[in-house]
Amino acid sequence: MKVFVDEECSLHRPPYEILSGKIVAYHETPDRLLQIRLALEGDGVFQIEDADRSIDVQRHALQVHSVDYIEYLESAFGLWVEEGGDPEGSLFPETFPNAKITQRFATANLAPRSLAGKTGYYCFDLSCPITADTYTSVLASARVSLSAARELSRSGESAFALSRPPGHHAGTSVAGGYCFFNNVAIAAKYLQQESECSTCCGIAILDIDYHHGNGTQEIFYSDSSVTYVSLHAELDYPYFTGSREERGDGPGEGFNHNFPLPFGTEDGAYCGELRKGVKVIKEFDPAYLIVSLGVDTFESDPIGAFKLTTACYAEIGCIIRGLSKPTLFVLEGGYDLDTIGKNVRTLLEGFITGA
Ligand code: OKS
Ligand code: ZN
Repeated sequence: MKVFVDEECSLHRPPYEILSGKIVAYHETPDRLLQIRLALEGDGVFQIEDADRSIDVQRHALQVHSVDYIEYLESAFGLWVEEGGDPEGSLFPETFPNAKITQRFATANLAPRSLAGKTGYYCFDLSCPITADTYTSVLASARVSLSAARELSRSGESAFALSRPPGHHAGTSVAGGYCFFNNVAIAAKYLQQESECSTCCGIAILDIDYHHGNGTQEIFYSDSSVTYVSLHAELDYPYFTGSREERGDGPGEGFNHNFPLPFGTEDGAYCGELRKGVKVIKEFDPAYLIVSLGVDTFESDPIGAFKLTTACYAEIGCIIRGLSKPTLFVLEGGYDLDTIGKNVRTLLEGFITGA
């Protein structure tokens, strides 16, 4: 299996985040990519390939994200430094347009003119500080996803996008949860455009990260050509999305499927729910399958509260293989550096070999 990489994914390096009221080292680090790459390379099962630097990433990102959001991400840090921000520092949101203050008083022309206002307008939490290198990595991450998607459309072979920052929390015009561009959504739109019949090219997105992919859900919520299936922790981040009742809207009704699971979920229960999600995808019969691959479901993940073991990742890979679709795996979360490489490798090998 080909594994796509881009060294610019490692430039984005925010120093800290706030978890449970404490300033802690940022969990979403370049070391995550390094550990996975070390586990995958060396014995010929996986072929590491550089993403194509000639891909016009912004053009493809515009199929998913609004032009004002993309312009904000590209320009925000420079504007902040012009206003006196620390060139070595991180730009954080100030205020958020919480519906309880906007509904009556700021509904008309909500986009604020000031940079400080925009920081909260284009972000829903404190997990996406913007540093000098952030946008370079955001582009690189989508480039990796697009390069791997192109491999699927050209050869029909499944591929893995080894990219960061991750993407599934990023919506049409909002960052959050370490995500800026929605790499999976950008790949889905690309695959639909590349296929001979773009209107009937169905895509299924299976999100097995510990967290609900609110961004992916939002982007395709009214779209009947993309089915979104997510297994995630109930009552955990991002807290306001991911219920079973969210089933899609308008023409997209019935094409969004959430499987919220309790804290402490173990291998057997997880695989049982995964089989239900896979059945939904089988009935949809997509041209392509895209997997939002997070291993923050592991028992020792510092953020997640599921109890999956390494053996479960082989089983998950086997179950996904059962769909027999050209499959694009895109990295999302997973923060235990000692096990992230082994767990990702085990899942991909389960998919490749069926054992
Ligand atoms: C709190 C951040 C909480 C964790 C963000 C979740 C990132 C992730 N400031 N999403 O899949 O792994
Ligand atoms: Zn996650």
